Amino acid sequence: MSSSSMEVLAQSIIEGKVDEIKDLVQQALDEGLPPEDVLDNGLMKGMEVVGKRFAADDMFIPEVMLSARTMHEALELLRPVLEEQDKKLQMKGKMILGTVAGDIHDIGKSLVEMMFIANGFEVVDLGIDVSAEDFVEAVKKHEPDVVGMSALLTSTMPAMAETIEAIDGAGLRKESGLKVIVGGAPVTADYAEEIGADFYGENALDAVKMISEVLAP
Ligand code: B1M
Repeated sequence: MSSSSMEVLAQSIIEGKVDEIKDLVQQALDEGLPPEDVLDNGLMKGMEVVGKRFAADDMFIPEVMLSARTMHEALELLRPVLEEQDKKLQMKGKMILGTVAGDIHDIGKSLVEMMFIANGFEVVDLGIDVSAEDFVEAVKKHEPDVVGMSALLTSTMPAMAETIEAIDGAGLRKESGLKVIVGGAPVTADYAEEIGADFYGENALDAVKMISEVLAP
């Protein structure tokens, strides 16, 4: 597959061609292109551009969300292919991410997810209204490097504290190196410290920068 086809994939992510991306990825695979190249040199290149443009206020939330959805679609097709060939990417780290119990706001969380994927992390998105128990189960199952929690309501911020308590109560943070990062409009650095989170991310870019530094080899 030519480098211009890679550009088509990258451009499709940037332009959020959610209905076309699976066909384009399949076409690339049918042409014999290694799936890790499709991801690394096509899709991820597009997400990198999206991340940079968003940080520079050159792209706005609806467009970024569309790019994130397009990336999701592409990964849905590509992930099993990569796993089948045992060619998982050299990821920077694995994150599980969710909006905490009682809270259904997911726009900020999706931006955080997008930013982490664009920066080479594997992200397991647990979705919205995620209970402390579900976070704990997911940590046991996926053994992530980072747990990320988002809350948009003052009334759901305590669910972050409860989740941290549940994670610590299950002995999942001590000695494992697992880090917890929290964020969302009503959350502050002081609150993060008070509930025992390792990090507070003011925004998606801030969050990925911090975690990348911590997990850098
Ligand atoms: Co809701 N809502 N909402 N809402 N809503 C707010 C949050 C509110 C401030 C509006 C207001 O009253 N002015 C208010 C909360 C007040 C408070 O508690 N402080 C509010 C309320 C009250 C409610 C309901 C209770 C309304 C009702 O039903 N009476 C209800 C609650 C439902 C529930 O969750 N149980 C509700 C419902 C909804 C909708 C469903 C209609 C919709 C959500 C749709 C969706 O997410 N799919 C919605 C929306 C859209 C908003 C506003 C308008 C926008 C939120 C948003 O997406 N912002 C919001 C008002 C506002 O903020 N102007 C509001 C954009 C997003 C990019 O920002 O999520 O902050 P944000 O993410 C940022 C950072 O915070 C950070 O990075 C992102 C930027 O890079 N960040 C992290 C976020 N998570 C992070 C995690 C990290 C690190 C950084 O590490 C893991």
